[in-house]
Amino acid sequence: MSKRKLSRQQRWRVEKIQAQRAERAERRTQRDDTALEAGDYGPERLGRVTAHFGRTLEVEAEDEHGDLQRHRCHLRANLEGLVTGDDVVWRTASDGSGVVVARQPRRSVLERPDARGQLKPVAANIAQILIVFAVEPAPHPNLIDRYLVAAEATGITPVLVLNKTDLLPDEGGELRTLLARYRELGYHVVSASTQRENGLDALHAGLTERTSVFVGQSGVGKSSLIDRLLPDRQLRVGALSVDSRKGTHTTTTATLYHLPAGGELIDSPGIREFGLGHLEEHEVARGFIEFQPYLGLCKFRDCHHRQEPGCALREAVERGDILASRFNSYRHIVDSLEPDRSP
Ligand SMILES: Nc1nc2c(ncn2[C@@H]2O[C@H](COP(=O)(O)OP(=O)(O)OP(=O)(O)O)[C@@H](O)[C@H]2O)c(=O)[nH]1
Ligand SMILES: [Mg+2]
Ligand SMILES: [Zn+2]
Repeated sequence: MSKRKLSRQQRWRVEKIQAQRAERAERRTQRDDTALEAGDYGPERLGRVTAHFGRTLEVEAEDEHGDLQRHRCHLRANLEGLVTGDDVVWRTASDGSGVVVARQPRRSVLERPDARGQLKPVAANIAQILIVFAVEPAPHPNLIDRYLVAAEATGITPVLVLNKTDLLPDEGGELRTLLARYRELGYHVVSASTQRENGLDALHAGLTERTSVFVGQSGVGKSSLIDRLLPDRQLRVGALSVDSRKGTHTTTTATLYHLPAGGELIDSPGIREFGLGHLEEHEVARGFIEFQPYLGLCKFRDCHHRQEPGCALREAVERGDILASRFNSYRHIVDSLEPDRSP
């Protein structure tokens, strides 16, 4: 069979599957509407999305005794883009399943661009983004800065977590020096190890009383950290799938867990990096927090901080007030933005 013929057939199959899917969603919506009108669903209740599987959500809500229960819910067709952490209004059916009828306003949302560059929400109503790095796999150059720029753009507080410190050489290693530099810039930096007694004490202290999302490259230990912080390991099984090539557990969906001491942790699938293509050059500059006092002080208002005379940023670098490594990292990121948007 020729390649072309096969692809036409494949295309036809994909279209057929999509049509069937749309038809099913349509039928389900009609069924929901009929059931909602007939009063087959219980009264409206508040809940929070704790996991997301395609068009099915897991919603957590208090039962009549005040205990938290999780319910499988589906979505009404007009409610797209719900994510883990969202506060929702939902109603139960007699079989215990439910339908989500509305989303509450978000206090914050972490978004990242998908493969086509479209911004997609990842998690909502979070207070801090834990950017997890590890001694192994070591972060590529600029990766920490890229994550920080992405985090600054969301307005949600970032925290740097260096995990697997049990693998660090005794003298400290380059990574420790690197993280000390971020601490000097004013970032909250925490070291952790799931392999050491009390290795998570410092991390734990910053997690109570708020919702934190763990992000970072695959394999840095996000799930392991959460696993060690939780007493009930059984909770975690549903969110992990075994990567048969590496024999490791890879997280496939963002899932919310409760810390016994209070606070919620959201595990998220590993990503190579947060794409920054949706940001403008000046937003990247704002993502370098130590640049902020100098922004707007350049001689030219539209200064690109390249060759322009009177560039306040470059002068700060020359005086040593801004680290050359950070400025180079900024240059690198700006140069990597879509070519049609950089001068
Ligand atoms: N030596 C050492 N290994 C660790 C530590 N934490 C996690 N690991 C190991 O690192 C590997 C990856 O851990 P995961 O928790 O699956 O990593 P992840 O970040 O959740 O990965 P994804 O779900 O793919 O994004 C596992 O083999 C863990 O046992 C640590 O503190 N020290
Ligand atoms: Mg994981
Ligand atoms: Zn400038």
